[in-house]
Amino acid sequence: MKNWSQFLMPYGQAVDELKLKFRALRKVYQNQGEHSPIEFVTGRVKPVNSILEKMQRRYIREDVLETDMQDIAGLRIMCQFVEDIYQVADLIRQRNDMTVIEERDYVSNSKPSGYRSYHIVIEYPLQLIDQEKKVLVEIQVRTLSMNFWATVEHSLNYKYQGEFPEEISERLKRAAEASFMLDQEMSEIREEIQEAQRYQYDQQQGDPASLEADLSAADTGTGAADHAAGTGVPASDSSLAQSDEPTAPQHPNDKNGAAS
Ligand code: 0O2
Ligand code: 0O2
Repeated sequence: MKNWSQFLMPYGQAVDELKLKFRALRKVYQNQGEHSPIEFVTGRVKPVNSILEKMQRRYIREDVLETDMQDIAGLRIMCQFVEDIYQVADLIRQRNDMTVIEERDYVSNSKPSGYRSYHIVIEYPLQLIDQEKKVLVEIQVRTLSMNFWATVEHSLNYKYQGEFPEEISERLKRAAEASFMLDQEMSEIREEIQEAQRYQYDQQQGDPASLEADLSAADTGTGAADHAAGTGVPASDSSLAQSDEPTAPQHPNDKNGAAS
């Protein structure tokens, strides 16, 4: 039988370091008065009973646990908008203190359950006393809406062990569709929301010059947000201002019948 606390110690260290690093990134955006693609970050080491259950379910032997169970250390990054998810994925790919091993896009390919999230498995080097140790960490990147759905579904799953009564199953599928629609609506008005956030930041900073600029932009409909969008189109015309966005989410019905 494994000495679990010793085995899990590096995973705990990896989770703590990564939470700190991604939370620091959010601070950098905030200090610059920019929209942060990271809303908040949570993390956990998988409890021993969950590890044992998954070993049984997936036929994973103890001696290959480190390589074959990718989510012993898990990080969750919550975002406001679907577009932020892909920005966070880019940020992770660009970093030189971690290496991306695998990516699973359940955002544009939702799971049959209706589950959506972007999963990135990284290899993270830990500096121990006299050596470096690389551990795998699974990072789940999702919107607040996806997180809400997944959290509720996860709790229900715990109760029903995956055997949902028909009615609950149907409701979950409808809720998944509603969550998808919410993300889509929020993406449509993203520029407006971000302009409001910049305005709030300026107010908190008490910067009269930028406040004035924001107010006159709001009056004339030609401001920083329009330039940021690079369209010259008033930010209120969100459908046009958003037209060159790269990552429009797909409807769950398009893939895997999540809301069928
Ligand atoms: P703050 O100032 O409350 O945001 P720790 O590692 O000790 O910092 P812990 O206790 O391990 O954090 O908890 P976990 O599960 O890793 O992360 C919880 C963090 O997520 C807390 O932040 C919560 O505030 C934050 N959180 C949870 N739900 C939401 C949400 O809906 N919106 C936002 N913005 N944050 C949320 P902190 O670090 O305690 O700081
Ligand atoms: P936890 O810590 O309880 O969340 P598997 O783990 O065998 O299902 P795989 O291939 O190892 O699958 O990884 P996958 O499917 O990319 O990601 C597994 C994790 O994604 C799960 O971890 C969940 O956190 C989340 N997930 C995947 N599908 C669903 C779903 O339908 N509903 C919800 N709520 N979450 C899902 P665990 O193992 O459940 O651990």
